[in-house]
Amino acid sequence: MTLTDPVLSIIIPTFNEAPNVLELVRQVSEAVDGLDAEIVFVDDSTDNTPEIITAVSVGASLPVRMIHRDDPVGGLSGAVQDGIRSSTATWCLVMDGDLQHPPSMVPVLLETAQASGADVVVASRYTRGGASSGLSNVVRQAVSSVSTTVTRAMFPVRLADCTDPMTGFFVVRRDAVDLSRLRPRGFKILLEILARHRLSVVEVPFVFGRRFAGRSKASLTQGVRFFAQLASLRFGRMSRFAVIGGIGAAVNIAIVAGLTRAGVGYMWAAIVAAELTIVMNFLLQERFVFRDLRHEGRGTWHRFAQSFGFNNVETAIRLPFLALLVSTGHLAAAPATAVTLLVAFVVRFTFHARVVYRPRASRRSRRAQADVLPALEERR
Ligand SMILES: Nc1nc2c(ncn2[C@@H]2O[C@H](COP(=O)(O)OP(=O)(O)OP(=O)(O)O)[C@@H](O)[C@H]2O)c(=O)[nH]1
Ligand SMILES: [Mg+2]
Repeated sequence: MTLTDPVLSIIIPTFNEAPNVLELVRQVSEAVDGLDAEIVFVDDSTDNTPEIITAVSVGASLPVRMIHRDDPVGGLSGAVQDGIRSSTATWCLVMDGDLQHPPSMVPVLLETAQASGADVVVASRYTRGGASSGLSNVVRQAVSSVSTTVTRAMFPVRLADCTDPMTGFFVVRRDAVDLSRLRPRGFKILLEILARHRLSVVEVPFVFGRRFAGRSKASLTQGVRFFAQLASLRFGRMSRFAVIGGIGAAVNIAIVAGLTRAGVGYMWAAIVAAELTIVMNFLLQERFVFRDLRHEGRGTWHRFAQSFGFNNVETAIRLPFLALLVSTGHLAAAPATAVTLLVAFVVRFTFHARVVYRPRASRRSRRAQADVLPALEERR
């Protein structure tokens, strides 16, 4: 730390928040008056938010920096990560740019951090005295509290002291975070930080307010990303693959139900559902399971052909095999289905990881090995 390093960097990720910037900077400046703090906007906007930030920063009573990203890697979480990376302060505080996080809480979070010696102080909606009433509707409130419960159950140790791992309002000791460990995606950077480090956490309650202006960026895609994040934090690639398989199975059943209700014969419904879900699974897989390996493998159509072909062959083998297991009386229908699905899952994952998305490096090393082997043989 040098004399010029601030004590606190207030990191604010923004995506098209132009109408909120002036009021936000005004309220934050007022709240941190007398503290050695700076504001860091990490902006991925496609509107005039950056111009507004630049204009507002001129008249602000505290330093306001902006990192504008033309390539918004990792979305909101990536923005926060870049903000933390750019900071030289002792503490990094993260808050939304729409005033749902009351700026008056900023000094409370900092003081709690300094007084408690904790690595992270979380502003929680779910600890006594907090509230999530600013979430736009009852469904979102329910989704938020159910997913919080499930998440805490999955990380019983690391989230023992955190009732609100999905909040975007917290302060963290900058030195306590190893940025290289984070794989930011989507909305939940605090979860990423807490799940990948062993940190001491203290909470303070807060009431999640309503948006001051502008539009929400929360979406179904964010929801799907969240499940992918959970899965990869806990079990890695294979479980993301399993989650997508599970989603595919649910969609498959829904399509069959819908088509048969509309009068389509069962076999046709089953075939249409199977083909559609194979395509859907491929697309989800590309995005959420093998994203990092897409460029390693062959072209998209090649991968699609391999995946599509494999899944069709697999279904064509599995169903008669299932019928055989049941009809020859070895197994009852339910356990037989479970066994074939489990085997199919492992085989499918292995095929995709080892063939469709096989990294070039390992192919290269295989080839190199193939070149060397005959020479070694000759020497014997
Ligand atoms: N830099 C950056 N910021 C983002 C991105 N997506 C969202 N944000 C910002 O992250 C903060 C939280 O996003 P919101 O859309 O308010 O999400 P939310 O608070 O869950 O949803 P609402 O309750 O409807 O406001 C806001 O400041 C957004 O501008 C992104 O891709 N990049
Ligand atoms: Mg918001």
